[in-house]
Amino acid sequence: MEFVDETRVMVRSGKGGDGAVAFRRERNLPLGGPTGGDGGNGGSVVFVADRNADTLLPIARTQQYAAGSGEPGKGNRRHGASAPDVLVAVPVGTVFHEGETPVADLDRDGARWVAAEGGRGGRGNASFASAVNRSPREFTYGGEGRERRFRLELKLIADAGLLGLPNAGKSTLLSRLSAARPKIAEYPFTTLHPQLGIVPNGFGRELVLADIPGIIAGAAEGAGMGLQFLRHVERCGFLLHLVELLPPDGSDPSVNHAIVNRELAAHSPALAAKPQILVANKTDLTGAEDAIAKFSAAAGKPILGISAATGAGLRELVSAMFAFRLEARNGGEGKGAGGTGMRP
Ligand SMILES: Nc1nc2c(ncn2[C@@H]2O[C@H](COP(=O)(O)OP(=O)(O)OP(=O)(O)O)[C@@H](O)[C@H]2O)c(=O)[nH]1
Ligand SMILES: [Mg+2]
Repeated sequence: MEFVDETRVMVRSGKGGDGAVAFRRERNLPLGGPTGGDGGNGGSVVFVADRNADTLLPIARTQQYAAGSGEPGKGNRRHGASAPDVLVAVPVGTVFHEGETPVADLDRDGARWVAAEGGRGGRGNASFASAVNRSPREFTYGGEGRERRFRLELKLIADAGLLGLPNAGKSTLLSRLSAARPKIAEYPFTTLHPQLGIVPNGFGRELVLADIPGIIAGAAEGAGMGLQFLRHVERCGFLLHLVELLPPDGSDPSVNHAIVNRELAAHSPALAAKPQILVANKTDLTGAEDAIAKFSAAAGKPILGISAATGAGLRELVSAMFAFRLEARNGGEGKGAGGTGMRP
């Protein structure tokens, strides 16, 4: 399915029905009591976060949502029918901007936001009757509907985000740790859109991990896939920085690690300040032992080595991730477990 994480939408709520002016007709009373009913309310356009929705594609296709108008009031004190609200499902994590201003953030399942409230129904003349005014001719018009335009941006909500150069093995790792089945291939930029996976710790707890496209040098200036997908890790408590131990191009893992952090910092200081778990992948390859020793020496600390292919080191990685989440939730610095954590 096509993944859309940004789109525009126009919404229009319905006008309220006008109040009615009517009088009871009786043979011996030229002007009977007032019987004009109220108008019905116009329908509202309401966005609802739904965890089963995972793309803004349906909204990008539809582009506008309009609710109907309320019916006018009638005689015999009959009120006009209100128009139903139009409910639009969006993925959890959808942020609405009106012009430059963020106006709503549907960040949990079931969250609702009335984007355009329907006009209220007008009052019929029956509602103006009083002891001093037994035959009012007053009524009010129904309120106008509203038209608003928004830009929607999807910011996935994950506990942890995967970070790394293309081909580091991010998607392979996600597929190992969760039931997610991202595309995996031996060429860069296999991952073209973010994907979430749920990682169980084996003791009944889970965390959400986001796989995003790889980042390359110059990404902040738009090279490769650029950095637009980083918005999906903006809300993560921490990042999992995956580094390939023996890149086929012969590049140095510690240099590659620095490249990604530099792009991150150029894009967003807030993201760059998030705690990271540094992980070296592909320990199954010959020469990996030497490579990880060099990498650790350059980083000045032990580095957790894993093989997403064979599963080596994944148990340690998962416990480090759960420890990090705890730290992140407690607002800590994310020291992590087993000395594997570091700040970028
Ligand atoms: N030997 C070995 N190969 C691995 C390991 N993990 C991943 N690979 C291979 O590395 C290649 C890239 O893996 P992906 O998971 O697609 O890498 P990615 O980081 O998601 O790449 P992009 O989506 O392009 O950014 C694939 O050919 C994988 O089979 C590992 O632990 N050992
Ligand atoms: Mg990938």
